[in-house]
Amino acid sequence: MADQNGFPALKNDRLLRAARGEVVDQVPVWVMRQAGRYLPEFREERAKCDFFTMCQTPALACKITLQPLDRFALDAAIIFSDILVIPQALGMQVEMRPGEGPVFPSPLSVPDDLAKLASPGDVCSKLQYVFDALTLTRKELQGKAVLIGFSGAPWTIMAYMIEGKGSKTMSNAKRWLYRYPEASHKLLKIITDATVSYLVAQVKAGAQVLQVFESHAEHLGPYLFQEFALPYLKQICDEVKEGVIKLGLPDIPMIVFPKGGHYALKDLAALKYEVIGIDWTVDPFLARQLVGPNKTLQGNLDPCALYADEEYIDKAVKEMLSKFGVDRYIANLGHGMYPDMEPQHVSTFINAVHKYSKT
Ligand code: 1CP
Repeated sequence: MADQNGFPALKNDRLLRAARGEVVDQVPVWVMRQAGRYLPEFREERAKCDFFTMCQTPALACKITLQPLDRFALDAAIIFSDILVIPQALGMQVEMRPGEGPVFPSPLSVPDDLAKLASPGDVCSKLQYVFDALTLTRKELQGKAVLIGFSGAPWTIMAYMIEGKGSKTMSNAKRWLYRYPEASHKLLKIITDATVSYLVAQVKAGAQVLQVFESHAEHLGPYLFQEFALPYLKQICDEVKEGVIKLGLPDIPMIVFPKGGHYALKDLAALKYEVIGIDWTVDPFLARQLVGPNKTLQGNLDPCALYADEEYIDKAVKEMLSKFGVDRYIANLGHGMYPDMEPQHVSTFINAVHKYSKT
């Protein structure tokens, strides 16, 4: 049976129900970085191929997206791609160096460099491979789990475009915020406009949920966040929802994940995102108090708890569930897993969520 868009009918809608605040039979669960380096079947493919070539090959991206679902009872698949495809589509070169991570050989250095960027209106024509991967994966999933599309949030993307790689302090990118506030806003606007059309096109291609990763919220603090992150996160949510409705597609839940952004939870709760992801440093009771009863929370076991033995993981999940409750909740880790974690421990985490949350 197909749905009205020709995709296989959804047999597991737990995550959608939880996002909308509806009753679920079990708490839905997925894991940030569930597809990737901790899986031997991923490493086997990666040894044969450059990272971005993998992302650009829909059949391969689909295969890798589905690898963790073959092993675990996950309620969602997240499309195999990276947040840095947006800077690439804006004309910047990004290399993925084994052991080092992403590197931009020519990062943005001064405001005049903005002139070198492509128009945000052109990004979707360069990202057709992501849309093709989503459409293929949605079909291959056979409705067993929902398909999550994603992007980076504007500040997080800006930080990589200026730093040129990961950074402990983000001091080059923050220097722009203090020294060149006008150019910073110009850049954030370019990224925001590109991201809005990219996310709407992901929904058109088959994404059923969208997550926006503000992975570097911790570097901003409340004042910089108010000025340089919040307005753009708002614009993305408002305009993506508007764009989806304009295309005649059903409204889809959106998740915002402000890593290290505990100070922003109350402000984020005023936006239209249905789900707010919290990292492991935030107490679930405090998060609930800050966001109120009408948002779904997602998170937040310390990823490093997966290094513990299975008995400990099982107990930690039970405790996590007792704090979040079973309503308006999506279980996850408080950030992504690491490459040296054991697949068996991921399985323990996922099974414990289902076991302890059956209603
Ligand atoms: O299951 C999945 O999550 C796979 C799909 C996925 C996603 C959602 C990948 C594949 N990357 C991302 C998002 C992403 N990429 C984020 C947001 C989530 C987060 O905070 O972790 C960020 C910050 C990036 C940037 C990035 N890409 C980094 C971090 C760099 C740093 O030091 O700041 C790294 C190491 C990557 C590489 C990457 N992305 C994905 C994979 C499988 C890998 C490893 C690449 C390899 O095999 O060499």
